[in-house]
Amino acid sequence: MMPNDKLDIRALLKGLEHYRPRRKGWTWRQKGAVNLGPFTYVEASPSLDKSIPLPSASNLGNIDPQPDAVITTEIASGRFEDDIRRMRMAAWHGADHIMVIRTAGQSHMDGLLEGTPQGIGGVPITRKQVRAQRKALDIIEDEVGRPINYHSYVSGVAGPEIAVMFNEEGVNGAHQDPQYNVLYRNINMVRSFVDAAESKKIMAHGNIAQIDGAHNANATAREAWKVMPELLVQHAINSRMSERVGMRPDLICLSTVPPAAPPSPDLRLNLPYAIALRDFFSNYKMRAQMNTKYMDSSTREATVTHVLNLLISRLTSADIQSTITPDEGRNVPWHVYNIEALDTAKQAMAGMDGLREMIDFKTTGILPEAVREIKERAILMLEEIIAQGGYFKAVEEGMFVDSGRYPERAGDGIKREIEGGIGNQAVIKRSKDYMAPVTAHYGYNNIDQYDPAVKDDPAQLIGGSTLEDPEKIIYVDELDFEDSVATRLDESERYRSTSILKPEVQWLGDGVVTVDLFFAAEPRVAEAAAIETGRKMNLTQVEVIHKEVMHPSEGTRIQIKGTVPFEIDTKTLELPKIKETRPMEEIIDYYKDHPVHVVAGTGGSDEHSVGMREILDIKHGGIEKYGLSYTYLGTSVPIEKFIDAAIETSAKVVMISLIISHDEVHYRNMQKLHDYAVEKGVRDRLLIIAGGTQVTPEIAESNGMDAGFGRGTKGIDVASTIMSLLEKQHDH
Ligand code: Z97
Repeated sequence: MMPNDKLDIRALLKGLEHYRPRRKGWTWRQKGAVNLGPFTYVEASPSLDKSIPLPSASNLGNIDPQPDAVITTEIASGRFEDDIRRMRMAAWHGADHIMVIRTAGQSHMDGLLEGTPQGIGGVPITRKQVRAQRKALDIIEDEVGRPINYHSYVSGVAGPEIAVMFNEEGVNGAHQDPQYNVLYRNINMVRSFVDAAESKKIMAHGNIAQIDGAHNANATAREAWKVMPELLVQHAINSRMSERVGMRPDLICLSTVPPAAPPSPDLRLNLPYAIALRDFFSNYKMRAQMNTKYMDSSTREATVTHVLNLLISRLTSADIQSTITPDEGRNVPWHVYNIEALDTAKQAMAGMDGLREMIDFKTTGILPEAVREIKERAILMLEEIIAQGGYFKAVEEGMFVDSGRYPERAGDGIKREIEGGIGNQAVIKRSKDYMAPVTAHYGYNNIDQYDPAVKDDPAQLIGGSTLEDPEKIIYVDELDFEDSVATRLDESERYRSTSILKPEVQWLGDGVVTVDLFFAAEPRVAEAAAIETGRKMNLTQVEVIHKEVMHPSEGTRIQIKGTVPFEIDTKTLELPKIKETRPMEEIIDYYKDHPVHVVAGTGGSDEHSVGMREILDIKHGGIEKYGLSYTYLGTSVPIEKFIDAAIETSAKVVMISLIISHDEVHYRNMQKLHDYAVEKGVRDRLLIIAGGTQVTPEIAESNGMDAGFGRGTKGIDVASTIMSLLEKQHDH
């Protein structure tokens, strides 16, 4: 894959029936100290072969430090084929855990779907799209030079079937927690736990990492910070069960979310919780996710909460760092927000690298006291659950997702009946002669009746089940030819293979744009005005996606989204010239060995000196920064003086600023400068450069100048051009 080539989705979909995953199981990052440019990172992993560094890394030699934690992004726009493009962008920004979530209520599906139906608010998981995405990730991981973990959910009554398909297809991680089914999806609890045992066994066989669902309690509870003791209990139930079924502890990941968010006193609540959790569950891994409960539609606010959550991760630990986007708050899973959240994590984690080497937690006072209290409350809750007769009884009693801080009870917990819910009575005891030739199978299996020798590996009876022998998998391509990827690709083909472009937020050429507006009006008026503005801008499907009062009467900020009715033909575009600015280090090195003096001033009767000074002075990155020295001649400098001063100071370069352009006086002054240098016999050994708001390189060059610079020029552009011109002179 070449960086300049787009992923070819059609090519990717070819031969999927023959695709086999090249590995099974989860991959952790390589951890250790890394030296990059002038810095050493201690909580780091090796750099990528290809990546996009943070924007300001351009000042630091484009270093792109990668933290030690696996970094997650959640992608599921409803069209898996568009998600693949986003996965590639995400990987270049540092993601190595791609979660296909928002799966359109996957827990409600009672069997495996096939084909590639389009989802609403997510992608319905099917073998074909899983295969296509895993295949794409193989290409992407080769490109960035780091394994990428692919992940989705094993939940609902189809859970075990999904687990089988995930193992077969090389899915690397999955959410699995029977408590999620029971509490949030009202699936019968007996069924959920039996399904979980089977699912976990299959996941363990494929070394699929597991993330639990405890955090959903704080996302659901009315007052999230009060359910901390329960969160520990939920983690305990799922992780102990998983280990007993046979999962490796290093693949059991606790889904932890700091339950509080500002304006609550975030760290005072979240830090003791994070420490208590890690004390109790030190055998397992931590999947840290950001708080989404106390999140609105403000990307700014979400980012601050995210960074505080990242601080907790750095102060304690995170093996997987999630990067949810404000999408959760406003339901807009767009490309840019995935990438921004990834950059937020990468930036904050690099910024806080080595924090724990510099600080210690206090061993007395509010922190250890709060840690101990959370643990005590959790243990008391577990004890009560045992006294009640176990988990099922406790759920019947409404012990979970109660907004009271245990042992306080608010009486609003979720109650489920042991004989209730979806799939009630659907668990059947295996008969005496039950036998399945499947190694990754939980529970009673009467192999002895066939061959006691393969007791530990019953799949041998059939030469391997689909988990060992992929040739036995029956691949169904499509069942619905209308609702399928082929139809969607045909519809958007013009944006793939012609010169036509349309703006996009999540699907190829979806035409969606956002507009940021401010109105000097109260929110209700501003909102209506914003929608009207969108209409007048010829947008369709205009919606307000964010609204923030700046002052109740002085004004309101509004963000709208809408769809543009037009397309852009790239053939008709006039592309800006490529600026050939050399890298900063190269320029600085050059002038160290080739000292250059410049004389500069504003020419003729021009008094506008600010622009010129900015190009010269070190403060805002003028040429001085790159090692050139200069003599500033002042304003309204007579043209002759530029050349005389250059001769006197042995300058190699003359820089003239010409802002005034009426009667084309700037052209004439350029010509005059050139002519005078010729007359003095020094034109050959001088570079003469003109700058100004109306100057273009073409105008300057056609009026005898060696180079010309217009609006937006920076010192580095001038320093770089002088360097190139001097090199060229030298070559001749
Ligand atoms: C996360 N951002 O990363 P359905 N099983 C478990 C879950 O936690 C979830 C589902 C299944 C979040 C993802 C919340 N988690 C969102 C243990 C959902 C999904 O397809 O919505 O029915 O189930 O954890």
